[in-house]
Amino acid sequence: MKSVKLISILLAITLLTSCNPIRVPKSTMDHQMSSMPQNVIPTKSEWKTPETLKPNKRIPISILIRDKSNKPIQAFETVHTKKMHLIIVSKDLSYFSHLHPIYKGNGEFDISTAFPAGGDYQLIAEVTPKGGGDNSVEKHWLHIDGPIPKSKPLIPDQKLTTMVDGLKITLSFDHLMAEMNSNMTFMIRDAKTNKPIKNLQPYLGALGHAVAIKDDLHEYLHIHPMTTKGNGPKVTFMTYFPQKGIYKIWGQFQYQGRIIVAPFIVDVPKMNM
Ligand SMILES: [Cu+2]
Repeated sequence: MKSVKLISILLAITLLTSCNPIRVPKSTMDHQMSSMPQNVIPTKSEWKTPETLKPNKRIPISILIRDKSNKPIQAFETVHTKKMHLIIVSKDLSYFSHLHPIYKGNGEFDISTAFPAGGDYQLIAEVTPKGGGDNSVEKHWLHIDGPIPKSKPLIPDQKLTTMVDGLKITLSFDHLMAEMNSNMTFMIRDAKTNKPIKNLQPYLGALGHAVAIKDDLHEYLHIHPMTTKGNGPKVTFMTYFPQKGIYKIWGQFQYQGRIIVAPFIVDVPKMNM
């Protein structure tokens, strides 16, 4: 009886497929659009999770990356020290996690992670098949059973300064507008002394990482700093918001061995014609 039960559980493992949305740059005139995807190899993905998904319990997730003809992709580039970067956000963007699934071979990546509460989560996997320029982005929704906490409204920050883990982090833009390049700068100070931090550590092969997701979860940006020199206190990212609207931005830095996550909510205005 036990083995019958086990087989039925195995059969019950969900198998879902999604296609890779390819974003095409609206303008190819500007070669400075570092955050616009270029030469993206089309991919498909298959996500496997157990059938019952409960919060606060480690959930095994398997992600299979296939090519256009459904063959598992065998070789991936190592980008920022990893073959896959996986971002997990709750639907209201209040929860954020950045993980690195392990490559098992034959196109398959595995990870296990716990979700903080019931509700819907978007999982965003980034891979670069060998020979690709920019990474392919694969998105997948996962529903976690259990009571769903009231969603937190995304209200743009009045002041772009936040205190995180003993640091005071201020975000600024030279020109915040959709459909054009903008330099986004994180200024990092000690929260107590206000002294600029000059000894940030490289995190995953860069001085920092930034992720921006639009409130409807349709736009996703993963940006790396323009500066490769120095260790702070300023980290600048060239950013291109493809659409106007409210975005949540997470800056990630490493300081004294700790990963610092600084969240901000900004309202990106539309481009003046
Ligand atoms: Cu990563």
